[in-house]
Parts: sequence; structure tokens; C-alpha cells
Amino acid sequence: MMVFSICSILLSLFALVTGGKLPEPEVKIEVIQKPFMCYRKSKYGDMLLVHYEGYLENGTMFHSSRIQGDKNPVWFTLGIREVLKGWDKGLKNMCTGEHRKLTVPPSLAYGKEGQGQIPPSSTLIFDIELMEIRNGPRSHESFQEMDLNDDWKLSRQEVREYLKKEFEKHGYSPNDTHHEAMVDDIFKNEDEDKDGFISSREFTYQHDEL
Ligand SMILES: [Ca+2]
Ligand SMILES: [Ca+2]
Repeated sequence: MMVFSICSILLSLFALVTGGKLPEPEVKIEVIQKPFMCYRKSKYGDMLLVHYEGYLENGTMFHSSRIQGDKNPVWFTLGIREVLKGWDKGLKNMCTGEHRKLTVPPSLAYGKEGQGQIPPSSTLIFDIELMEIRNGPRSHESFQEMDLNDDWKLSRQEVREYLKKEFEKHGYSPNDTHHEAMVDDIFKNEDEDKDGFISSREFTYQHDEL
């Protein structure tokens, strides 16, 4: 009896200290399959290609990328709220070829309202296979690729070189006047402190902490 009351005092103290708030709901992550080799793990800003199935808690499948639509896997950028919050939280540090099961609480999915086939306040279960990881347009790797002299800032010349390469890669003939206008445009938008360079901070996507 004594033990019990001490416990409840401790509990109420704890509730006082933490303001009585329940912790933020989390995504439950289960790794179904992990590849033997893993060269790179997914992180915010990366572009991911996934196949997935989505289920309601009662087992009803509401979407499958393998069966519905054009049956192709889908690309999205991780960490910028392009997808459900539960995906942004649950698909970090994942290897190509890895297979995860995510259990996503409603607050990190479609919330109290639900959407379409998703009833209000639904916990959702996703089966997700990561097929490919690419550098996102705002990734650290993209910046390094553009920063030819490694001084952690991009000059107009470096941006120009990058555009030229990108255009050639996509089969366009290099058209310098057009590039110059694009470089102007990029610097107008990205060079916030107008020092003529795009710093790595200016370049990196400023997303909310998730
Ligand atoms: Ca540079
Ligand atoms: Ca600058």
C-alpha cells in the first residue's frame, strides 16, 4: 500500500514537471527486410523511389502502387512534408532495397478528418519498399557537386557550369544567353545577402524541424 502511494506521488510529480502532457505520437517502424549491402542511407532532402501498400487497421488495403495507377513506384522528397508526416518520420536512415512496415497514428496521417477512403482518426499501416535514393535538388551532395573549388560557396561561374552540364545531360544544346538569364534569376532568389555567392546555408532547403 505504501509502495503504491509513493508510486502515485511520483507519477503526479512527473505529470506536474512535464505539464501533464502526453508525449508526441510516434511512428512505429518495423524493418521487414534489410539488404546485405547498404552504401547509403536516406536522409532529409533526398529523393526516394518507393513501392507501397497502405492498409487501415482492420486490414483493408486502401492503396497499392503495384496494382493501382500506372503501377510504377513513386518519387518524393523526404522531410519537406511532400508526403504524410508519418512517412517523413518513418523513412529516415533507410537503405535501398530495405522493406519497412510503418504504423502511423492519425495525427501523423490524415488526422481527425480523414480523407477519401480514409475514415476519421485512422491509424494507417504502410508496407514500404525503398527502390532508389537520389540526391534531392537541395541536398548537401548536390551542393558539393556544384562547388567546383570547394570553398563552400557557389559563384556565378559554378552555377553556369552546372546548368550547362544539366542541359547537356538532358539533350539540349547549350544556349549561353538562356543560361545567363537563368543564372541571374537563381542569384536573385537564392543569394539572400547579395554578396554575389550562394553560400551552403543559402542553398540548403530551410525546412521545419519535424
Ligand atoms: Ca565555389
Ligand atoms: Ca550570398
